[in-house]
Amino acid sequence: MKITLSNILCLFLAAFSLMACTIHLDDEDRTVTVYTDPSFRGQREQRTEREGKCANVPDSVNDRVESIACNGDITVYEHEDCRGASRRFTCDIPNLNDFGWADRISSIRF
Ligand SMILES: [Ca+2]
Ligand SMILES: [Ca+2]
Repeated sequence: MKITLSNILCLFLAAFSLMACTIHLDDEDRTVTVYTDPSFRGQREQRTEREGKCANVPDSVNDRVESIACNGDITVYEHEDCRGASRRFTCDIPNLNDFGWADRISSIRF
């Protein structure tokens, strides 16, 4: 291969996008804390998962969540295994009563 400026530029760009890709992978974890009362009060449960993963809320807080602290966006579901009615939220969510979602959530897509 003849080394030209465009070859060098291409290699540089490839290395850079690989690096950006690796950094992005590290950013994909979402930590979600659910609370059984508004304004991040009451009983709490915390869980960290890869973005896109569906997780059921623990039995102890099933259908009892009223506020959620999280990073990024999450989708909440009425039933377990990310089934039933759903809604996408931008974090944090201080009061699910405002959206008709209090005491209803059974699973979350991170
Ligand atoms: Ca409550
Ligand atoms: Ca439910």
